[in-house]
Amino acid sequence: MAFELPKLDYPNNALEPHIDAMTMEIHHDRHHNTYTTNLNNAIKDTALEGKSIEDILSNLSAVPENTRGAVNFNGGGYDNHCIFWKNMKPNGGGEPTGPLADAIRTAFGDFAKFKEELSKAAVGVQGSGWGWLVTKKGSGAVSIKAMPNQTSPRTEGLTPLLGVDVWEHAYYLKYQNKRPDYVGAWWNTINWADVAARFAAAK
Ligand code: MN3
Repeated sequence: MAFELPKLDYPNNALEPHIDAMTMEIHHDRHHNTYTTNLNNAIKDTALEGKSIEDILSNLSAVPENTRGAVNFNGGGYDNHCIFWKNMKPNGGGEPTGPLADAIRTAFGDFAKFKEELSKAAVGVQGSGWGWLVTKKGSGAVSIKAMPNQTSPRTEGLTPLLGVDVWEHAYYLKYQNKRPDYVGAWWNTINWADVAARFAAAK
């Protein structure tokens, strides 16, 4: 069973004014679709076919060398964007509650400090990449991780909880070179229930 481009849970314009409809359309229908197609092409007729994306990315060293680069890039691109769309919702934002909020307080002191640190990590990515809130399975602890290009935190044994895509395709139509403005606006889209569910599942 090949990987499929997931449908968005909301219309393309649902995250406006923070993320514009045209950016969502191009980002989901073209960019995410291309990662999906290229991932399927890379694993076709190999032992990876039929495995979960978590399994593939968590065991990247087991992927044959001739396809490892393509699987890292397109598999990460497929998985990262699946998480990214779910991490957002219309009228999102605010702050988390419950065990996730507690873990954030333990790691960063308070929510404002966490927001500052994740924003700094994301804005500071050189070229293309992602800023992530991650956990190590079973630890109950969270931390921040910046990753280059489409490389998944899973390749380092970490579980991605909340990600912000800082590739230019994620923001350039509306924000041009102003990545900090895009990251600032992205906070207003976060679906904390989704992030908390990922954290609970990894505990
Ligand atoms: Mn992207």
